[in-house]
Amino acid sequence: MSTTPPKVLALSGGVGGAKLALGLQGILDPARLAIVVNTGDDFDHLGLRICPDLDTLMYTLSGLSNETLGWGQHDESWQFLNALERFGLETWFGLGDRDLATHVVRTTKLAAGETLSSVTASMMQALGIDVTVIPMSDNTVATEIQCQDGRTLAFQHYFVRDRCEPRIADIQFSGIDTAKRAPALEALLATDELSAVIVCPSNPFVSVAPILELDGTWQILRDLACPVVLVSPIVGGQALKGPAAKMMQELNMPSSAAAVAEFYQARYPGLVAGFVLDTVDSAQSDAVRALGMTPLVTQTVMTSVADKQALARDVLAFSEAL
Ligand code: FO1
Repeated sequence: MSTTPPKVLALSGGVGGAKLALGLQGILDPARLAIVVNTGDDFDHLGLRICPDLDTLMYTLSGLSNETLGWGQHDESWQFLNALERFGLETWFGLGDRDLATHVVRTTKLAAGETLSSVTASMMQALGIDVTVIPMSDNTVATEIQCQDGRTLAFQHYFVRDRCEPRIADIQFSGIDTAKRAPALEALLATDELSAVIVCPSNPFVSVAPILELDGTWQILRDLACPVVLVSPIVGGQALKGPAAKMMQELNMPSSAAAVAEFYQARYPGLVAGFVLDTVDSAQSDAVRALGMTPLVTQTVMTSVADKQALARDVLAFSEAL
C-alpha cells in the first residue's frame, strides 16, 4: 500500500473546469490534488504559443482571473493590443498587457527546449500554486472544427474570431494519434494512489474529449479501482458558459444533462460511475440511472467560492460512496 495520501485527479478545461478546480483546491491538501488540463485549444498566434485552458486554470487558482470575461487577468490593460492595431495586425484575439507576459514566458521557455509540462510547473510555482497542474500532453494536439458548410476551422478561429457562430458537423483532434500523455499524468495513472477521478463541468466535445481520447486515456480511467465522477456542464438545457448547448443541438442531441450522460455512455462506455446533475435537472435522474450511472442531484451552479467548495465537497463525498 502506498504511504502517500490518496490523490484526486480532476480533468479540466475552460471556465467551468477552473471553477470546480478552485473548489477542490480550497478543500484538499495540495499534495492530494492533481489537475490535468486540455491543450486542444492551444495555438500559435503572432509568434506566441498560447495555452488558454492552462492559463484560465492558472489565473483562477492564483486569484488573477477576470471572472467577468472568463479568461485573461483582472485589472488588465490593453496598450499592446492598441499598439498592434496601429500596425494593422490582427486584434481579434484579446491579448491583455499582463496576459502577454504569460505568453512570452511560455513561448521563450518552449523555444529553449523545455517541455510544456516543465514550463507549466515553473509558471504555476511562480504564481504560488501548490496543487499539481499537468497539461494532458507535451505533444501538440489541435482541436479542429468541421463546419456544416464544409470549412475546417482552428478552434480559436471558431471560438473567438467567429464567435462560435459557424454550425458544426464534427470535431477532430489533429495530432492525437501520435500524442502521448504528459509524464506526470502517466506516472499518476500507473500508481494505486488515486481515490477519485473528477471530470469537471467542461465542454464534453472540445475540453474533455481531447483528454479522454489521448492514447487510450479513457479506458485507463475506466479500469482504475477508483470511481470516475462527472459534473454535468449543462444545467437547465444551457451551458453556463461557452458553446456546449449550441454544439449539442448542431450534433443532433438535445441540450440536456441526460443527453450529456448519453454522450459519455455511448462514446466512453463504462467510464462514468457517478453523474452529478443540478437541482433544476433532478427529473433526469432516472434517465441517468438507466444508463448505468449513479446520479447525484445537488447545486452545481458555482457563483461564490463557497459554491465551488460546496460542490467540491459534494462530489468527493459522492465518489467515496460509489
Ligand atoms: N475568449 C474570447 O472569447 N475572446 C478573446 O478575445 C479571448 C482571448 C483570450 C486570451 C488569452 C486566453 O488565455 C484566453 C482567451 N480567450 C478568449 C478564451 C479562449 O478562447 C479559450 O479557449 C476559451 O475560454 C475556451 O476554453
